[in-house]
Amino acid sequence: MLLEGKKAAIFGVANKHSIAYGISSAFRREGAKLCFSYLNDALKKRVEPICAELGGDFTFPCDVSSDDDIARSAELVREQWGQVDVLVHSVAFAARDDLKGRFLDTSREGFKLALDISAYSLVGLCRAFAPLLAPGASVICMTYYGSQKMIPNYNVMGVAKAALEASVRYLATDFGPEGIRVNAISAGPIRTLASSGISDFHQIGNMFEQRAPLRRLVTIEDVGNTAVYLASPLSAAVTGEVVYADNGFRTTAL
Ligand code: NAD
Ligand code: 0WE
Repeated sequence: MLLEGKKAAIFGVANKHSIAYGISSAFRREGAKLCFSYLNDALKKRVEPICAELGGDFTFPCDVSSDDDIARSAELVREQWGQVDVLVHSVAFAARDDLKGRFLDTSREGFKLALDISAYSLVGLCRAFAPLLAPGASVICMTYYGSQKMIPNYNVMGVAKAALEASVRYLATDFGPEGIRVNAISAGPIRTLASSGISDFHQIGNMFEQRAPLRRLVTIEDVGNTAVYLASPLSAAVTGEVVYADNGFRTTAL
């Protein structure tokens, strides 16, 4: 087992389709101890049974748009565990209306919201958890290729993911002297709660399956296994990186 006894705090499980669920079950298979945040009371009812199923230690509320919630989360995890070996950030949000039409029409408020929840939250979480992060700890977040190339309708989320990926490089530099690593996984399109609302998602999926060298969609199990690598000492020399779990899609032009 690659993560025996490691303590992993997971932000971003909504249900069993969540990428964070795929990561959590792969971590569990490799012997990690788990705890889970949930956004609100509606999601608490979903996350608690998932925590039980995966043998997790505890759950706690955290809306990452609140500095107080982030501070309380770090305090609670410190009381329960003392230290954390792996921090998983699998959170993103933009207003639905900003994921269609022209990027040009993004409002100041819409831009702020997407960047706050999808990018700044990684910085806020890292700062709050910094005193708890064990030497050799690994921070992992989730990104998408829409940060690098225009993908129709991804719009302000593409800008937020570009900010997230740049944040990974700066955070990796800040934490490096303590032996703490920070990386992003860039996953291919997966049907989850966050992508189910996207009207042309099946078109994106079909295009992806045709063009990706491996000719299939990415699964949450694929992402979970990539996260195990980034959480484990197998990736001891890897930090500030964006690791593509995309069946090779990014490497092809057509
Ligand atoms: P998901 O809906 O299962 O997960 C998104 C999570 O974000 C949910 O658990 C939700 O509760 C949480 N969240 C939203 N606003 C929050 C807030 N203010 N505070 C705390 N939590 C909040 O969808 P997913 O597809 O598993 O998304 C997880 C991550 O993976 C996101 O960063 C997403 O951008 C990224 N990603 C998704 C895909 C895809 O195709 N599904 C591809 C690449 C990257
Ligand atoms: O990062 C994402 C999705 C993030 C997301 C999804 C929603 C839907 C519901 C953020 N905010 C919201 N807000 C909502 O109200 N992905 C990588 C999945 C995704 O989203 C797309 C995609 C893909 C792929 C949007 C347009 C085009 C492609």
